[in-house]
Amino acid sequence: MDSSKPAKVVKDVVEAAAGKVTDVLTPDVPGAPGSAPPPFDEPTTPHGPLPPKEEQGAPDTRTPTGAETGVPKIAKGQQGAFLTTANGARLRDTDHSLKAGPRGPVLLQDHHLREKITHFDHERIPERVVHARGAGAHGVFVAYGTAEEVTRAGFLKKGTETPVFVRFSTVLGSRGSADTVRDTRGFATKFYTDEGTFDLVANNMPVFFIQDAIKFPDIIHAGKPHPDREIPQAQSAHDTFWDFVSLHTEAQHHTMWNMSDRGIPRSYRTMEGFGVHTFRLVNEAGATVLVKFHWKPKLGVHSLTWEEAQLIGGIDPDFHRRDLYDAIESGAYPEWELGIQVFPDTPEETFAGIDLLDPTKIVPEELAPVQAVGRLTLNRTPRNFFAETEQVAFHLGHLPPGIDVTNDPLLQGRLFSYLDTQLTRLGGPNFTQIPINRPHAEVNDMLRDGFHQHAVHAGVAPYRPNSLDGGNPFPAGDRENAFVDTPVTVAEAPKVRAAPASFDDHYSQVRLFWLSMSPVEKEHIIRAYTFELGKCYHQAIKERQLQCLANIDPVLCEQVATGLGLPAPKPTVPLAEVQPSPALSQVGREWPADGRMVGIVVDADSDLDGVSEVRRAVFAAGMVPLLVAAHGGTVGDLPVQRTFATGRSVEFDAVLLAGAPAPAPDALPARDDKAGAARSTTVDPRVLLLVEEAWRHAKAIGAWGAGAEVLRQAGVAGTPGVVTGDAGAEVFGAVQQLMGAHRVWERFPASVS
Ligand code: HDE
Repeated sequence: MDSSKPAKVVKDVVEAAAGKVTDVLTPDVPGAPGSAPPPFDEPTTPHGPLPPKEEQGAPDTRTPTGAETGVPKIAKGQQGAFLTTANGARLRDTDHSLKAGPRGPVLLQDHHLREKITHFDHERIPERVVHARGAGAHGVFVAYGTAEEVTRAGFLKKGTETPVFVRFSTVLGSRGSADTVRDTRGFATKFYTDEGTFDLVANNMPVFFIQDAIKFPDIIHAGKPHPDREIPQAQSAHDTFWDFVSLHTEAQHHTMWNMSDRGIPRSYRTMEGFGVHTFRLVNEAGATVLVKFHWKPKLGVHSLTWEEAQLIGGIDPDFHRRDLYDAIESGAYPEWELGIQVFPDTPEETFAGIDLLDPTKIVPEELAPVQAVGRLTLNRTPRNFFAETEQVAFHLGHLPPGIDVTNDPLLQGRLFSYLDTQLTRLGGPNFTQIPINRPHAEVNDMLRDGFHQHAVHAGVAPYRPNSLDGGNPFPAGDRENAFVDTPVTVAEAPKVRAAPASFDDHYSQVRLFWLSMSPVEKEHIIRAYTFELGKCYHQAIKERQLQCLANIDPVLCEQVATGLGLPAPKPTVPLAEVQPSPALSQVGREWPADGRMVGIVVDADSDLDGVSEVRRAVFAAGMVPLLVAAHGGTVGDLPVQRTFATGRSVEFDAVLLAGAPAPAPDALPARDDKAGAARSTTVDPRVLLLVEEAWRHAKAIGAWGAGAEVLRQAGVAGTPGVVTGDAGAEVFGAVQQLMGAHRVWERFPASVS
């Protein structure tokens, strides 16, 4: 079969199934599994594998040593029309084991049975000890050339296009935990550069809990579920976490970021990313600068509300990965700009009095602007989660010439950890040969043998110096673009287990962050601390953390103390005099709304022509319209994507009401507790719940025609961010405008200033 013609394969399969395809297909609505609608009857005419879905990518078809093979990517998957053993022998039957007669016993010689079960028994590999839950995508990075003066790295030269794979993750939860928990997010990027792979293993927060890698097991043991009962899952709202961070106060800055809205991102697409550590760049002339890496999302940084995050945890635990895949499938490609803050490489390694080697400190953008150096676009979803997202292995030591590390003690420990962890997780030292990890540069490494060796090395002399293999491989020099280990001077000093004195300031930047927040963001932080500490059992831990808050800000401390029913302590250190950094706030700017979801409530009495027009307008705006109705199937000839029973407000970024549907037969509270308390309305109670929730979560709401009646019955008519009009298109226009600010912030009257 010619696998380069996917459309033909799909057609063949559908025809082979006697044309009995019953799906109501909705073009442009992402998420359908498989590249062809399934026929009703089981297909029986043999044909090759279906092609992957159009938006799916796959690792490049390189050899384990980086050579291009020219083979189509499809060849990485299964081949042929027939079921085979792992060795390619065709099989007749996979439903019955080989028995001595129909009533058994089963025979030991049944290789197919043993192979199938044995392989299944070994399908799992250890999940990552941290960042176990993740989602990945392929893409491309295009350099602007603006970093050429400060680094010799080829992938940052103007116009260079570099393939990338990105994996986003939470930190604390297991592989099957929910996406929308309050946590830090990983943002790890593998750049397959011509000069060797560059891994930028970043987070969505610019600071870290600890200043020295030796404390990593401590913070993670404290944050993970308690070792006796193994609860709570993917949460920091428990005693061991707050016990540790209140005693180890260098964690307070990162903790404040976690308690802020940054801890519950709306989407991976609306996350900033930060390299956290300071890195060193080296240019062609050997001159160096210190830099911090930043990712800036095109859609702006934006978060969920706490209630949304919790509802989604139950309704769609895969919310963030689904959002990533759906956005790519619908062509709303997630984009970020890579930026650098540049600092002179001085012997003190400080900037504006800030220690650049302390990973609990930021340099405010107002002091050192972020300079954009290129654009990342994610445009392909993985074809196979395990092969790509699970097996990808990042490492801070994967650096191309022109980028080097610094002595940040957290970074130094990571340089050990990421290689070490893969030995167990990926079963041996050859994990760089797994397809997703294969470099796109020539590999000639003298590393040999080991479990799962994929390369077939030639020659007899994997050592240097040698003459038997003609001296190959040869060391490279500057002219051959060898990696540069910057000859940084190491100051004469005693060998100690100690940190510099500058690492002792644990509060000033936490206060800076707090004072940079808008009132509504401050209120969210207060509520987050109150919730998390309220979930702790022991008063000593709550009191100790309140003491930390008192050292950050008295208003914050008092408000949390009130919620906990405890007295607010006085500060034990003078409150720092700091200049707020407005760049840290998420509120107050305008952003594009690409790839957002718009729920449209319809019934048979709605203005269906108007609804069709609005659907077209939503698609044209790069968003996805989802029709919500009392039952599945169609309303008029419009396909329904969600029913009142399967839909929930948290899926939508805005809600449009084209009708006022009467209570459906399945709306009785006894049969559907989502419908809330029994109340007498002429509108289906689940539609009212939808509108009330969307309102509470400060989302834009629009109604036309009979839809206005829903607003009245939900008690939200005429309030900020609720739009009515005569025609759907006009209403959607106004709603789209409101979505640019992410939320209707005026709906949150803040209690703090
Ligand atoms: Fe990691 N970290 N980390 N980390 N980290 C891992 O590597 C570690 C730290 C980050 O999607 C592990 O392959 C130590 C900071 C991301 O595959 C492990 C220390 C930052 C990911 C590990 C840190 C990160 C990891 C677990 C303290 C932000 C997921 C499995 C010195 C700049 C990568 C693995 C992916 C994963 C160790 C601190 C980001 C065990 C010892 C700071 C995004 O090697």
